[in-house]
Amino acid sequence: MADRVDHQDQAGGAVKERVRGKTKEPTLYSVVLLNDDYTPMHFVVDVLEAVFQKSPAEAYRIMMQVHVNGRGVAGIYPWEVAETKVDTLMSRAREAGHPLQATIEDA
Ligand code: TYC
Repeated sequence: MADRVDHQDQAGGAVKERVRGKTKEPTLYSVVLLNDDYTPMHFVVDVLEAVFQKSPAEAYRIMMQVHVNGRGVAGIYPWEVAETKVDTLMSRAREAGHPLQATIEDA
């Protein structure tokens, strides 16, 4: 029964070799907030808390970073998550009449 032994070896090998090393990490992207002269500070802090799940202290820190340096990273995510966060942020800003802008960059 040599056939049967060969078959078992091949099938076993195909399954066994992939216990580790097959998972692929997603490529990550930064959502970058841009400064402007009109969006109220409290609105930016609110959005960082609500959309990017930041604590009040972290949201304030990021908002001030953007206010002082012109830009700051709100979060790092896989592409589709980053895109959804930017869409949500832009919708909220436009609805409230603020010019707040965000971009997506390679992390
Ligand atoms: N510069 C704004 C102000 O003085 C505050 C602000 C912070 C706006 C961060 C946008 O991404 C921003 N009201």
